[in-house]
Amino acid sequence: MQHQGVTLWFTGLSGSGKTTIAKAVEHELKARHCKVEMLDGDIVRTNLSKGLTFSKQDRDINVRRIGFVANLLSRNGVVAITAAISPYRAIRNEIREMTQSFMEVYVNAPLEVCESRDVKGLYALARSGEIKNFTGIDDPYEEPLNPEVICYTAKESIEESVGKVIAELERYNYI
Ligand code: GGZ
Repeated sequence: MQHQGVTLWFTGLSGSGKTTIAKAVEHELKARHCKVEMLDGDIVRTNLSKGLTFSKQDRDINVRRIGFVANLLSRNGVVAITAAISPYRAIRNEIREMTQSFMEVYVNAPLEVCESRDVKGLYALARSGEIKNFTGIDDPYEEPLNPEVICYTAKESIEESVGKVIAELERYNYI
């Protein structure tokens, strides 16, 4: 049977583990022969959103573009996985409303944990003021109020987090 698609929207701070979990979910779905595409924040910003800054206005444009493309994919039967910080609740909810099927995954790790991971050294640059408007440091992150899934990546293994997302996709019959 052909499943209906869904926009699987990961949101969370830089370093929270969005990309890691999203990629692992993608891997699992491919193993199950699901149609899946991933729109990772980084990749989107080097292609679809090249040249955009991290001002609120540009983040909103970026996130709306991702939502637009994800909706095109998901309405054609694809599981469209997105992994951008998407810090503003109102824009995420706007995308939820305009998207046929939407599932929000809040990748929740305390700022201290994300900062201690500092994979790319960006938190250190933000703390020293070399990068401005860094989410969680001098720019807001608005937590989801009713996400379908919350992954606590400081406490759970990647497998546990992935398992939660897959279980929710199954529960809604998206896979
Ligand atoms: C947040 C920034 C910033 C600022 C550069 N604030 O850990 P990363 O490096 O790979 O993920 C972050 C990425 C965020 O881009 P998004 O498109 O996901 O953001 S948004 O949804 O808000 O549009 C980080 C890097 O870009 N980065 N400067 N100031 N993250």
